[in-house]
Amino acid sequence: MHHRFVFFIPLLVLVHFLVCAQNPEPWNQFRGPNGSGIRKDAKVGIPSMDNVLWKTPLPFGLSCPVLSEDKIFLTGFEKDRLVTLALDRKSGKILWKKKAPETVIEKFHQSSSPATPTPFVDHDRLFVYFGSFGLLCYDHEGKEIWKKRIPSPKSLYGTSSSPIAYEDLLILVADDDANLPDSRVSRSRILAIHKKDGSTAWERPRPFHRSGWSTPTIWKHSEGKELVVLGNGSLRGYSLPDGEGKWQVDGFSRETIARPMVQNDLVFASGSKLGGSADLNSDPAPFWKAVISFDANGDDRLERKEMTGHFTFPFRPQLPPGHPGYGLPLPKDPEKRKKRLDGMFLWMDKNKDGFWDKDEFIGNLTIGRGKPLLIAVKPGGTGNVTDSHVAWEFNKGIPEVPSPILHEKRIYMVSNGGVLTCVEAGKGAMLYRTRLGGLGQYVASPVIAGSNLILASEEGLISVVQTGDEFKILGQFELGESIQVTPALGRKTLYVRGKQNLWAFGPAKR
Ligand SMILES: [Ca+2]
Ligand SMILES: [Ca+2]
Repeated sequence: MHHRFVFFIPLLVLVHFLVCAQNPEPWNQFRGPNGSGIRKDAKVGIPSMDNVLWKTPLPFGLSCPVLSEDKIFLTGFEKDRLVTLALDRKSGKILWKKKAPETVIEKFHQSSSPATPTPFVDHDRLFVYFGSFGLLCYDHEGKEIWKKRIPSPKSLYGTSSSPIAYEDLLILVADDDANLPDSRVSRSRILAIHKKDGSTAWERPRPFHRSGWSTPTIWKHSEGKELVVLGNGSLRGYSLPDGEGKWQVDGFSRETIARPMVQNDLVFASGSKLGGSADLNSDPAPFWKAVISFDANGDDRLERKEMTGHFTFPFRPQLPPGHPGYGLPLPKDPEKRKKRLDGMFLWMDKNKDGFWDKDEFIGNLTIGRGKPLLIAVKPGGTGNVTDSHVAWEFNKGIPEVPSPILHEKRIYMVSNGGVLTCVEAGKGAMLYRTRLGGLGQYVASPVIAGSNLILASEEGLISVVQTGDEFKILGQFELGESIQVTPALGRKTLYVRGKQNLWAFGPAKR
């Protein structure tokens, strides 16, 4: 017995080592390995209808697919229930579907869903977070291992921050608009949970942060290991594994969504202006163009009675009117809606002549609040390091929702309207800025397969760009359905979650 025992252990270790060596970077969480968005060994070509391996209809949801050796895991919202699904990577067949316990569904924005956080998968377990319920742990066959209710954070749009792992801890940022009992500070916090049984290892309060949507990142640098959390207003570093607060950098707007990125001795974080503007000085012309498209009588001025249909004050004029992100949300009740539009009209008709004209509109337009920001932070700081440890900052083309991607000392960012900006990561100098051709909003974060940058627009345009100092487009493909979810990369397969289906694209057929 002893001999067999001794013999088997090294064999298992060896098999495990070989499996790991073949798959050094599993796509195990939101944006893949440590949130990088990169799979170096992936070869997936340009997607087209000719290399669709399969497509599978899915319940609605915005969580990203994560991968094990042979399965894909994601979540959805179906018949008022939160569900977790596993699919077979080869066939796309749904292998199992588990409902989360019944719960009160959190409030969520029309452009979001209650199944937005992405699961985390390790070699034998799957960890799923729903803001409406809390955490669930399954094995890969769908057997529930443990569950943990967590009070639903109060959030402007619904929760989206995804759980990540550090060694045997699961880490969840639960930033929250609700206050602690009898307090004026927020109950926002970081939770560290033991992966094995769901018990709490530690909690770290974030009393001065309100709801946020960013997923944190682990930063291993020359001076240690930290958890980097982007919340509204500031970026903070916490030591690992104990979660003690170490440093912060201020300057971000109220709404932060993108996941920070790391490269050795720099961490990068980004946030657009509140309202989504990508640049310090936005061009007011598209805002006026959006408004004057409602000019029914063609006199180049807008009257109150021309504010019909989908009219509202535009925030993101590059989107079609009626899109949930297009402008100021208006009440559904006709009376309240009329009052709101009356007030809006009077407020902008500064000279009270009964018209909005171009000069008046542009002269009084304030586009967004705060500043669009991409920063690089150096390690080693404590306390507020805004003035001491920021290596550089950049203020153009900052995406509202998609995370930037860092690849071989270049950062690529795609903002609404299909503007692709490439920045050199060492000094923060712009290499290029161009239009991809696709219009509309960008929500999905870019990924990189090998050296190919893959970008997906909400309208369903997938663009493949050669990474490098100069812009070079390799191909484009219209999926035919909306994409808001960051794709996942297998070694030879690109997985794209559209609004209705999960698609698997294989290598180009000859
Ligand atoms: Ca008019
Ligand atoms: Ca006027």
